[in-house]
Amino acid sequence: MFGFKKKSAEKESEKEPERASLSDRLQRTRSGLFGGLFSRNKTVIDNTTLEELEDRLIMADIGTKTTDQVITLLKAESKKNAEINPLELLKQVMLPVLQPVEQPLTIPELDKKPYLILVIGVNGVGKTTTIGKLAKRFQNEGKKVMLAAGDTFRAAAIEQLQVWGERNKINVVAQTHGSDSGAVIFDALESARANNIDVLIADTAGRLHNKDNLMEEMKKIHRIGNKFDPDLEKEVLLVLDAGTGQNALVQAKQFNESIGISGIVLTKLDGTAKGGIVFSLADELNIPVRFIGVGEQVDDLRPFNASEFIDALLVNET
Ligand SMILES: Nc1nc2c(ncn2[C@@H]2O[C@H](COP(=O)(O)OP(=O)(O)O)[C@@H](O)[C@H]2O)c(=O)[nH]1
Ligand SMILES: [Mg+2]
Repeated sequence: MFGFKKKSAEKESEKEPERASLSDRLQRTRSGLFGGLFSRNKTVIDNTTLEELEDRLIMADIGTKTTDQVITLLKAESKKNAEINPLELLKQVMLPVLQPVEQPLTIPELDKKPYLILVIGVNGVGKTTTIGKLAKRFQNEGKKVMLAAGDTFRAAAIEQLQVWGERNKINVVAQTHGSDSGAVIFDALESARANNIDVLIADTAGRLHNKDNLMEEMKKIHRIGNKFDPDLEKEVLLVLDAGTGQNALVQAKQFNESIGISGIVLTKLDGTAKGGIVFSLADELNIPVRFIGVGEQVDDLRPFNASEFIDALLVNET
C-alpha cells in the first residue's frame, strides 16, 4: 500500500517535524558494519579485527573494491603507527567513493513546462511512495506538481495514487486499468503544459509479464517524452530497495543499459543491514544518488549527502 498513515498527512502542514537522526535510521547498517569493533578513538588494530572488518564490509554490500581500499589503508596505517583512529581513516577512504554521486536533483526554471520525472523500478521497491514524498517536497518549495498514474498494470496502483492525490490536493492524470501507460503519460504531459505545471511525476509499472517486456515498455515510455517535445527536460529516476543488496546493483545495471538512468533513489535504508550497497552503486555505476528513503512517512525522503551519510555510519557504537 501507499504507506502514508493519516496521522502523518495531518502533521504535514507543520513546519519542521521532529526527525529521527540519520544514524538512528541507519542503525542496522551502522551496527552491522562497525558495532563493537573499535574501542574509543585511538586504537591498535590487530589482524583479527581487520579480518572481522573485512567480513562485515562484504556483508553490508559495500563491494569488494571499496572493501579492499579500506583494508589496505588500515593495514598500512597501523604498520606506520601503533595507534590509529580507525573511524577517521575510514572516512578518508569512504568519502571519495560517495562524493561523486552526491548531485542533488534541482528542477530548472523552464520557459516550456513541465519538467518530467519518470519514476521507474521493479515492483515493491517504493516507487509510488517515493512519488508521494517527492510531490510534497516540490509542493513545499512552491512548485506546481502533477502526477501521472502510469502503472496501468494493476488497478490498485492507479487507485493508490488517486487517493493520495485527492488527500493532498495534487492532480493525478489517470486512465483505466490496462490502458496504455505511454498514452497516460502523454495525456499528462499535455495537461501539465496547458496548466503551467512545473513538475510532472510519472509512475510506471514494475512488473509486466517478464523482464524483457518491462524493459520494452520502459523504452517506449521513455520515447513518449521526446514525441511530446524533443526538447523536454526530464529526469529518469530509478528507485532501488537497499534491502535487496547486490540485486539492487543488478537492477540498476539492467535499467541503465536498457534505457539510461539519470538518477537513483535508494529506499528502505531504515530497515536493512545492507545499506553499504550505496558504495557499490557509486563505485560501479557513478550515477547520481538523488535521494535516500529512510522510512515510510512523507518526510522520510532525504537528499543524499555523502558526508552526512558516512558520519551517520561512523557514529562510534562501542
Ligand atoms: N521502511 C521503509 N519502507 C518503505 C520505504 N519506501 C517505501 N516503503 C514501503 O515499501 C512498500 C512498497 O512501496 P510502493 O511505493 O508501493 O512500491 P512500488 O511497487 O515500487 O510502487 C510500501 O509498504 C512502502 O511503505 C522506505 O524508505 N522505508
Ligand atoms: Mg507502485
